[in-house]
Amino acid sequence: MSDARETIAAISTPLGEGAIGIVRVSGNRAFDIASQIFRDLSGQRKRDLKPWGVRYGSIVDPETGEHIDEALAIAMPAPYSFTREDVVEFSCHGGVSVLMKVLELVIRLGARLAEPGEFTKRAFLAGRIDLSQAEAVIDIIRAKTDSARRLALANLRGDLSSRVNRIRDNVLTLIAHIEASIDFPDEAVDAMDVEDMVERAEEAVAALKELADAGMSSRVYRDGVSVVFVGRPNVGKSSLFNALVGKARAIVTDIPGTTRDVIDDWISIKGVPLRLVDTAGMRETGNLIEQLGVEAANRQAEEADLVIAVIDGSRPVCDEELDMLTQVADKSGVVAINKCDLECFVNEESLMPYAGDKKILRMSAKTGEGLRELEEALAGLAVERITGTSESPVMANLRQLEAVQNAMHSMKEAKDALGRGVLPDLVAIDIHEALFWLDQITGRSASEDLMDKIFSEFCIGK
Ligand SMILES: Nc1nc2c(ncn2[C@@H]2O[C@H](COP(=O)(O)OP(=O)(O)OP(=O)(O)O)[C@@H](O)[C@H]2O)c(=O)[nH]1
Ligand SMILES: [Mg+2]
Repeated sequence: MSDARETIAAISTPLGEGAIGIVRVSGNRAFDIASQIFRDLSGQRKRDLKPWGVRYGSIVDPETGEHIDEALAIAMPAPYSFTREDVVEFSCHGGVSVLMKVLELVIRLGARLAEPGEFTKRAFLAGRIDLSQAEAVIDIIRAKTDSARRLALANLRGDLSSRVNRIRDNVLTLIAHIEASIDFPDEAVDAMDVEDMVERAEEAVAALKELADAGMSSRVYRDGVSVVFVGRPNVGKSSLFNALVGKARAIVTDIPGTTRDVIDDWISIKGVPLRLVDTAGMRETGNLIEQLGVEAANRQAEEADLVIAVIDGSRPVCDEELDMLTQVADKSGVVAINKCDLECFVNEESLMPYAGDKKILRMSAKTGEGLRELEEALAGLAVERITGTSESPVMANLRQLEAVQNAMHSMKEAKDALGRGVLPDLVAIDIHEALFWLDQITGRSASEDLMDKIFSEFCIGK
């Protein structure tokens, strides 16, 4: 692992052209390095940093005297910074070469390039945030909708941690009771005590179950609901896809078999992110490339949360179309009879036996008719996936959910064992296991490997 005493630096804004770009420096040499390169506008005199203040000045190469940029510098002394170390941030002009040059200078003066997520890792190691809060930082950056951002922010403020810690306190009390009965076997545990313990274990199981549900329901906000267009070639899947995303993302032609790759884009309806996926038209084909496209389309349809099964309304329904509907009969979604601006050869009733629970809607990608109804139907289905599971969702990623499930499993075992009168030593093993899993969430018991894996998902500079 990298040495935490080293001073680290990175460009913390995306590389590209922007009004402002930030170079961040953290560690006990941060102020010293800054004082060597930060000058007044003439470049002659050192510009002293003001703790908690913003100073305007020039960044100058102390060896050559070359002016590199005009910048604002913010100094945040330890321990009141994100990393709890001395931190300086230079807000420069947002160009690649400016930022690279400033970073180069800072590194030449003794800082080292930060690893991905290293600033956040230092905040974690310094005890400023726990692991679930560190993970919330990634979630905030990746949030695609307002609801996802709000849930991620709640975690940064400790929502998940405090729920976990409340359960943990309960579990700790239980362990204390049990271990007391191991240490002082003479004062035999009476029936009342055991009942009390079983009750506590039950409470913990229920709280873990609630947390697991709350976490599951938030996955919709976090990962979105996937909606896959399926149908025969040329029915207008790509046209509808483009109409919903509001731009010409997919190529549309009158040649059947136009789309071959899987194309996706995000839209948001009622705060729920929907990942729309356009696919190749389903048909038997001798063309290898198209065939691969069709196979990918089948896979997407299988994995989708929702499907939009598109039928061309301007021609009579054929067997292949009915086969396609049968194939996705179990899926939630919508059957879209497209091209309703043309003379119609398809009636809803004939499709009903093949549609499953799906609503059958008429629409036209060309005129926009029926698109609002399609959006409303999708929003309703997406919201259905959220409600009914939990009233107070909490953002939880797969790792955290798995840990909650494992903790719940161990607590259940412990509860059953207590009820059966199993020896306290053995019950304690299960409860310690539950504790271990809870501590994986907050990072109390996280291994170095696990931390490295989590922080490697961050971008550099965060
Ligand atoms: N009149 C009319 N034409 C449409 C409508 N939607 C799509 N089309 C036309 O139908 C043809 C096929 O449209 P696409 O959107 O490429 O169809 P697709 O289902 O994606 O086709 P593949 O990618 O080949 O599977 C194009 O010529 C579109 O302009 C519609 O609502 N009305
Ligand atoms: Mg297409």
